[in-house]
Amino acid sequence: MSQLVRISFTIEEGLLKRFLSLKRNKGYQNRSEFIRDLIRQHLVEEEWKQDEEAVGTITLLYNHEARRLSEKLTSLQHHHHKLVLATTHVHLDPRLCAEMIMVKGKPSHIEEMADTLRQQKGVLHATVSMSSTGKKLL
Ligand code: NI
Repeated sequence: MSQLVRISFTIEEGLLKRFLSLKRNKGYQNRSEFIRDLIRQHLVEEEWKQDEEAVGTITLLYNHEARRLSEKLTSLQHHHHKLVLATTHVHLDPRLCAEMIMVKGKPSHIEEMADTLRQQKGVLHATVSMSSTGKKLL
């Protein structure tokens, strides 16, 4: 880890109160650690937006009784096989399925794949969560 430096800054009282309350709710003991994590989080968001490599998960909720849907979703994942690391399927109830697709690649490609999956008839919900591969955070 690189050397720690001390900085000071000014902040509106109201904003500080909200910040401290958030810190408490998140269970942070240390103010500096909370600020460092917030900064890292922003850096991560900026990094993957700049079209570098990202890792993420696409979560799909769908009705497997929809005609040929499972087949289509599998075939789309094969089409994007270079992005897909692994897939976990959960049978939520007699009809509903959740599928978590772990991906690694360009953020724009991950978004593209998620958009295509989301548009399939019978897919009820699709979310994408992405993170940096962390190379710039060390
Ligand atoms: Ni299922």
